Amino acid sequence: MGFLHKVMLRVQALLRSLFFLQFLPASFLYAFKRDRNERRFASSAAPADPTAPGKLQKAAATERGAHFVFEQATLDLEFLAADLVCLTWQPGLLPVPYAIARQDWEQVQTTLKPSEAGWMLTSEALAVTVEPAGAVKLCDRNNNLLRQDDPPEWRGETWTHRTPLPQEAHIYGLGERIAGLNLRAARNAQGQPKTFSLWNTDPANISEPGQDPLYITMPVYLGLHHQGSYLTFYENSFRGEMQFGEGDAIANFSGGALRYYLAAGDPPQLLERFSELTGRAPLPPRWALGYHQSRWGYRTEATVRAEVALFQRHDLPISAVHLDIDCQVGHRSFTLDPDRFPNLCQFTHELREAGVRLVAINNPGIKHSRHSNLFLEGRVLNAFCTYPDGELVVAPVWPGQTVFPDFTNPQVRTWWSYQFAYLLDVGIAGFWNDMNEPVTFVSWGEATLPLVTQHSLEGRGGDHREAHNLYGMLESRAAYESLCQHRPERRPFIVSRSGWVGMQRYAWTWTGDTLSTWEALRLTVGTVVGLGLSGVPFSGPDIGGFLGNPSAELYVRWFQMATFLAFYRTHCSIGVDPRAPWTYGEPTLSTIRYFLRLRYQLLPYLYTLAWEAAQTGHPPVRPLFWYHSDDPQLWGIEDQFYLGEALLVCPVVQDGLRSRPVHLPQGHWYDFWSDTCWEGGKTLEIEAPLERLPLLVKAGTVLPLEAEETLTLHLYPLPQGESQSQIYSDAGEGYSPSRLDHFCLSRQDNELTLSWTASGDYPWPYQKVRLQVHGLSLQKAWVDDQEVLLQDNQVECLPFQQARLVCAAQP
Ligand code: NBV
Repeated sequence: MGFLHKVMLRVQALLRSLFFLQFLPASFLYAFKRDRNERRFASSAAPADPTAPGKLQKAAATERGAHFVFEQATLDLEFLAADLVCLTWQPGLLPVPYAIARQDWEQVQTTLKPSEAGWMLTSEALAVTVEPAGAVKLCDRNNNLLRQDDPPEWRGETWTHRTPLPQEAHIYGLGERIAGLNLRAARNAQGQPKTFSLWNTDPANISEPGQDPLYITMPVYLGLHHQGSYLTFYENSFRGEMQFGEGDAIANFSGGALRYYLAAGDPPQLLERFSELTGRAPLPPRWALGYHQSRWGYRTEATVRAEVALFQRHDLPISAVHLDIDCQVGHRSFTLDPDRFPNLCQFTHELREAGVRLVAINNPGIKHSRHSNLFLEGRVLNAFCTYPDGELVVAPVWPGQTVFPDFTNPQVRTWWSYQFAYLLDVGIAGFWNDMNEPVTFVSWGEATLPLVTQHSLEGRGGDHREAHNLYGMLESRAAYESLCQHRPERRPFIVSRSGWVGMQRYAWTWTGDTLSTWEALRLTVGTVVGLGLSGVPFSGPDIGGFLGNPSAELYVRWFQMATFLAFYRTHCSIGVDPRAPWTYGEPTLSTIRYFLRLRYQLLPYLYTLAWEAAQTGHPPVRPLFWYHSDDPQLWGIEDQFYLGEALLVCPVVQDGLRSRPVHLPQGHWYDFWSDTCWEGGKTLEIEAPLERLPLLVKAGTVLPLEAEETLTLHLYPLPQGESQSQIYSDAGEGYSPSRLDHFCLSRQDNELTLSWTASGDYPWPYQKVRLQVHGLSLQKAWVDDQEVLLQDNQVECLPFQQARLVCAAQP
């Protein structure tokens, strides 16, 4: 980071501190009161001795598994599917199943038998051995040892769970992290294995690599080693920690029962199972995959109008503008200042005509004031969080003194969901949930609610120790359900900064308040891929970083990377320079325009990936080991990623770099820019001038690129043989009919055949089809037996059943 950059950040920090000065008295009082109440109400149990389950005394088969009684604990094993088992150690409170989406699992055949090592419970796919002192082993059907757990241990309410790890094991996931993709390689400042916290936190700004925790922490990880791969999900929302050391993984949780799920299979199967258990992201409206422009600092309708006009003037596509808290009245949720947005209804309509949607921000805190209707309504409903003696928890946040809805109460979620109705009526298209870790401004201590805060937890009761990590997800659930109910003809679009396991059912997310640095850009891939492996398929960064002013080169490189991530949004803090594609003039503008247009051309491909994510839980952005998890060379690569199966994206994340090494996985790969075809299984140095990044297309792909009314099918043939591709389409909104077009591309020597079958009721949405051949020179072509004219290695036609393309090898 340059000297000037550092000075600028200091100045910004100073200005921010000055701004925060106004909150000083309230944040002091709140912290004081919080501490007093925590002393008064926190349980005063004496530190307990570590306890182990003791000896196994009884084992009995149950409908889906087995029940084990130990001297001091019980263990329940339940197979939900042949490759998915749930293990519950008690004592301890069972979780409210917020994360769980599926309850009605089909019957699974299991057998319980005594074995040499203890008892063995088997399904068709797995064998779980429970040893006499409580150690547990998981093997696949070929007897590969996937995972072993030592007997758990607890002190008072805190569980500790150790899992010896094979030396080569790599670990991924835990929600949103910036410690590199393989969490096992992460080290703390002392060079020791890093401890990852499970406690959603707003770090205020993300100032260094490895900063932890961030906004979304999730107790789920994927383990990969020579014997195979598995996924572990601890269904426990209490504060916890995880460490993946040289010898073992250690998980601990400060309350609740120790319930965890184990799934076995390769990474795509694991995500399929995990998302079956915890839910899949619904298909978003198609516009959400376009470009979003945002800035903390667009205060008025006139500013937003002018910004959109500049997109039009510069011939740049755009799908949405986000309105931040400065568009509100006194930073209050569900408000948009009528003086500054005087014709909102007409404005949203006008924007819609131009294909642009407005997305409005909301924070969970409600102004503590009798002049606020929301406050009064919430009071009547007892909607706000309280201390154990019933007093409201009041803490400063953006609107001033604020109270916090208890989203763990279903009645409160319903009440919250009504508040969206008028904003939907005036044409707001989507909502953005911020500050929902939840954040409070404090003079000292943790910037969140007191741990003794009371929560309904669906009527069962509990406190913030258990509800904290669930808060953002449940706020998003209320928003999602609101949009389903109040605007049933359209698909919801919600973005949430915080969340927990299952949040993908309701919201997308972004990577938060990063600095405008190369380092932050570099860390983006690991964060987005890690979120995807934790079940959250739709995320992306603030392009250019939140805090600071990126150089033109950094902005361009950020744009290039984000073109291939699901959430494609420029956003930045108040107080930094305006940032939009034209800010840096030429040649930056032309490069960005090129990538923006490429993004829109790629929409049929991206939309198909979004549909696949909704069907299978596979994230669009995938790690390199996704397709070949048995190849250890791929386990550590975090500066390249797949976008779907067809595209291998290699972003440039270093200043001044004009080429970079690219690892090509097995198969054959075409350079997107030059059509050069390489055999995979090796690393190459590939050119990366500022106008482009290395981008490879997998041989065998039919890549659909749309422009206006034409869909061009780009054919990247295999050296020999057959490959399949598909395109999903529908109206892009609502729940009307859809169609699936399936393509089989086969090559025999230099002759290609493309067969096309379609299913579904949605009419084919393009006027023209083009076939563009890559890597071979087209000589003659027949579409459904009619010879057609060739131009520039392309043919133009209408939908067909079979095309035959005779080529010559390109010189
Ligand atoms: O609402 C203002 C910002 C927002 O722009 C940003 O994206 C969020 O991550 N918000 C945080 C609150 C203020 C942070 C200093």
